[in-house]
Amino acid sequence: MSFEEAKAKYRAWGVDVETGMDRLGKVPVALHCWQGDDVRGFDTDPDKPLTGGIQTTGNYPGRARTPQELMEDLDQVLALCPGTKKLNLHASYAIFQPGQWADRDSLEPKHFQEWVNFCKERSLGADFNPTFFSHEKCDPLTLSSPNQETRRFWIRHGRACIRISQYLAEELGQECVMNIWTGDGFKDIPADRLGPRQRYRESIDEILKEPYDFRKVKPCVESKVFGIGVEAYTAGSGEFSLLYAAMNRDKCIPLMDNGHYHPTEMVSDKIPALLAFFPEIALHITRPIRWDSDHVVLLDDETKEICKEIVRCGGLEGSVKIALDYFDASINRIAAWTVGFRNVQKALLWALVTPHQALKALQDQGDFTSLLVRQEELKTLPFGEIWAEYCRRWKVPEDGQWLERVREYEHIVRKERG
Ligand code: RNT
Ligand code: ZN
Repeated sequence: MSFEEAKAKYRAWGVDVETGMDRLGKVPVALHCWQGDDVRGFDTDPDKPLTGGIQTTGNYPGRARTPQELMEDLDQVLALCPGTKKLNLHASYAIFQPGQWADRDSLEPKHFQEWVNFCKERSLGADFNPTFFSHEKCDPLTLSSPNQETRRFWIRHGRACIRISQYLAEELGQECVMNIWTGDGFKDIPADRLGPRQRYRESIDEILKEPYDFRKVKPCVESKVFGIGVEAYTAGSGEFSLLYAAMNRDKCIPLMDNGHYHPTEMVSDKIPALLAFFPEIALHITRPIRWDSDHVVLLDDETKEICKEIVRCGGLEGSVKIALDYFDASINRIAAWTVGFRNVQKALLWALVTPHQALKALQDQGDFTSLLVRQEELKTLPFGEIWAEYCRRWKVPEDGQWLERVREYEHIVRKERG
């Protein structure tokens, strides 16, 4: 079937695929830098353990070991993915000139200048994250630590990151989403659940006292239910983070990561719940298997459902900030990165070529029989042709044509990186 024939099939359902493709092409999706090097970063010993309750597993060869290698790898991914991208950086990816190392509490915009150049050359915006893990000052708590010195160090880090986010937003002319997530929590039953949360709250208050333009810098608070080693309690739980954002609406927004809830809770359902109250929210799209395992995002039911909610709640107009958050070290990292990004694009395009108004009318009329039948029939429309055309228009490979390129690059890189 040709694209034109597929387009006609969608037209019969009242869907204009051209409008959908145009809309998707303008939506920024943040590509996370940390899939390329297993979340290690460059600011401390690369062999230090990853802490904070997150974990990469696998020893696939070819991990990026330097900023240069990571940038080269990112270029491969960018060339294989359609759509508008932003680069999502973590503070631990600071780039230091020889002899100019700075600890996390004294990071400056200049340590991200090379990333700004990278983004400018590729017309990318940037998002940013303070790194409250994999560092000797995690005691192991950070912003919620009972030790004032520890807390102060991490508050200074948060404030430095606000300044860097403001710099990124100004340099790149796009808003910068700055996500606050800590792995603060306890492995076993705590004796005090309130104290750490009060300290966490006060610490975020202190961070957000750093001046910034809320139209350009969007601080977020990301919640989490548990992590490896912090199974019994997290300071930044769902209620804590959501309430923090709700009570500080003029300063920050909530961020939901779909790996951070109990397995039967659905972020797709939470998106409209939050949008009933918040003008803006942020997402980390990932794939949890039994826990927050950060598997590569698939074109699976929940990813499609999340994207449907983003689209039909008007999220593409800027109210939903979309970022990716997965890391797999057991397969080729470029392929992992690419397939996940392409799947989010696919799911968004799928949502954009769904006749939401007609389906909503069936729901409002109470015609649930027709709604069920129509929703099922939509699943076999020739979406593959629309996706292939979208890829062609972005001059990126169609499905079936890009893995070979990754293999060629892998062949070259293997010789250099061992
Ligand atoms: C961890 C959180 C957090 C991190 C990144 C690296 O569970 O999801 O967003 O994955 O900041
Ligand atoms: Zn996340």
